[in-house]
Amino acid sequence: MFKTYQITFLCFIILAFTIIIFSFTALAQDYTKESKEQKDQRMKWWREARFGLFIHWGLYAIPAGKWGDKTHYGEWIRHEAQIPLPEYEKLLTQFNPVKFNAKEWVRMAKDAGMKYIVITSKHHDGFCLFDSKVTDWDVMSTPFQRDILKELSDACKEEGIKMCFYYSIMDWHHPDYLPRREWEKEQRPEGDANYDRYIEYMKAQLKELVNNYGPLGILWFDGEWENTWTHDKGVDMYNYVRSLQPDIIINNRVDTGRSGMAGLSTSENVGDYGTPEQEVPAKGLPGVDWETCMTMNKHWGYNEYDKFFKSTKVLIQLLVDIVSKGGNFLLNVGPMANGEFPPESVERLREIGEWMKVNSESIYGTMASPFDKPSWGRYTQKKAENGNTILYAHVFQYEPDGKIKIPTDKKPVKVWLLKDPSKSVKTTSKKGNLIIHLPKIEPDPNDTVIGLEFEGNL
Ligand code: H79
Repeated sequence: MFKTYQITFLCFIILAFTIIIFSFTALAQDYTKESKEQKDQRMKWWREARFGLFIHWGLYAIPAGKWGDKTHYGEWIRHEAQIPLPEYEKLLTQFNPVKFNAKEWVRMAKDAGMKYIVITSKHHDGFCLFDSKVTDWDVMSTPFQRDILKELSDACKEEGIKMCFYYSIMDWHHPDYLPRREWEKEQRPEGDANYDRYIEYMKAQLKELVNNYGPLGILWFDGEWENTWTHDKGVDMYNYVRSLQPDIIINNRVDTGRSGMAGLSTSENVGDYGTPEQEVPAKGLPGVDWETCMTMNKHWGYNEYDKFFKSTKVLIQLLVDIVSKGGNFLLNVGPMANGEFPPESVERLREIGEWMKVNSESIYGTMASPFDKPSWGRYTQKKAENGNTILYAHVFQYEPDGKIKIPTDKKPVKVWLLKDPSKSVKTTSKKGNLIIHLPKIEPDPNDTVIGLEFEGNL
């Protein structure tokens, strides 16, 4: 018979083995091999959201675009103005955004109809907007000494907005990051810089971000184009971040396959979606997830001289254009050094929100339209719960005869004006087309939306 101590010993061995095997399979898990159903499930909220807020904020908000006699800089100021590190580091003592109010920021995004916020946890200058235990180059070393990302992620949780973090792979501050800028090779010799140690630093920070501020919606990588970053490192990082939070979404800039600013990758590359930057693809891309990120004026980071803001109308029509092609819109704000959004951005967010309050059902959960782009505007569509198809006609321009033509011989079971569903909208048919007689109302200068419900598919 076994003695008690033998049984205890046996149990211990079995337990130890189980733990070893479990941790081994957890480490070895390849998250890039999930099924289509698993990916669909993970991407569900993102595909429905369609509209998010990008925030570029950091030490570069203090010079506000100006260095010496030039005023065209933004978040790239250290690189472009070739500011030596000791001088740039002085900004740390000046960062004190006393007007920062996380709840107000989240409220502004939510009122604009945005469903997620992506903020720069660390941009190329390496400065961290969160309390990182692995560096002093962070917000806790500034006079402000408040964990900005903690306050924001708490506010996002309260308001039901997905908190997401931008994280730059390129880092102009960390001693182990390589390569050095050409112009600072003498001031900052590479010495015994060790890129593998830099990757450990990234991983430690990403763990802090997911564990202390999560669950997160997205990790939005950037700065992946220098030759020290490779496809294999990208795959490893993708799996690492997924292992921290399996349902997290990761953009394609974690890998090296991005086609420049057009932003899309091939299927050999990892990353859950493509990231066109400052541009919108000409056509929808069936089966491909993508998100256009764009500035409201010409800079990502705050530049007090840049007053070239797109109008609210342009921004709304960009959102509709992107959504009509099956993409998401990530619209940027570069907050000022005092912690407030620039007034021009506040105004545009508010006006977009006014339009969204009336028309957001033609944005959320919609897909690319089945028809070619019409001369008068755009289409979006979605499936109703009863299996019917709802088509939204986004009328950017009222035609002189007050009619628009939709290329279908199907008759809608319901037609309505989103702005005023009590107004009746007349439809007729002509040569296989459906003709909509636009109601005689004052058109919305941004986009007047007509909903049409059809039985089954279009
Ligand atoms: O964070 C904002 C910008 O600071 C950052 N991305 C947005 C979201 C940005 N970094 N660089 N750029 C924008 C422009 C740089 C483009 C280039 Fe390249 C890098 C040209 C060559 C290397 C990317 C990679 C485009 C082509 C290859």
